[in-house]
Amino acid sequence: MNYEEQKAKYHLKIIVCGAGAVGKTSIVRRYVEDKFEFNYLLTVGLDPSNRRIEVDGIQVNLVIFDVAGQKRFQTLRDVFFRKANGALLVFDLTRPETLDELYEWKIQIDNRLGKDRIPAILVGNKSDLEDIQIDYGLLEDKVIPDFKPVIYLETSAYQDKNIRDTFLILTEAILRRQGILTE
Ligand SMILES: Nc1nc2c(ncn2[C@@H]2O[C@H](COP(=O)(O)OP(=O)(O)OP(=O)(O)O)[C@@H](O)[C@H]2O)c(=O)[nH]1
Ligand SMILES: [Mg+2]
Repeated sequence: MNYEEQKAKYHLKIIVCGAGAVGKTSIVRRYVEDKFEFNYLLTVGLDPSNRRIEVDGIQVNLVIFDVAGQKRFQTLRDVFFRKANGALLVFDLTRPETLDELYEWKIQIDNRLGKDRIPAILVGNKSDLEDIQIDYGLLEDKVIPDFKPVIYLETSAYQDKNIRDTFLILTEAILRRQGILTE
């Protein structure tokens, strides 16, 4: 932990969930390093990174846990979920099956941390692509009521769209739920 991170009063663990290749690593890399990579380099294990954020004058250190989405790498999930404070539930707007796969992640979060216990943001990523395949009726009538996210956001790690807002809104929701932020 460096000096800047030590100065932060709160340390929050954010977990980034979702199927393989939906863009979890790309979202985190855009947010933490402001970089984007077109080549798919799948994540194998767990990959935590840090970023400082200020909310209403409160200094927060986000510890962001990126994890392998491909099912063959499920072994590290216990460490991944442990003591998480908030989650990004990411799917790929061009692959509706990745939205179905989020139900499995939601069940794992609920089992390990308690039902609807931590705030989550539902993230439809790759909004820059043209072949968006999402059934918005289903999203509104079923998926959002099932997941009860703080908000649904469409992001593009490539175009840097809604990436900072996603982390900001999630951090605010966590601080509010913990009674640190009021109003
Ligand atoms: N066009 C576009 N491509 C994206 C975007 N985000 C990610 N990608 C691409 O999608 C592919 C997968 O991205 P990753 O970030 O590696 O996906 P991941 O969810 O971390 O995948 P796993 O580590 O296997 O779970 C890569 O080729 C990225 O360049 C985006 O916003 N727009
Ligand atoms: Mg990855």
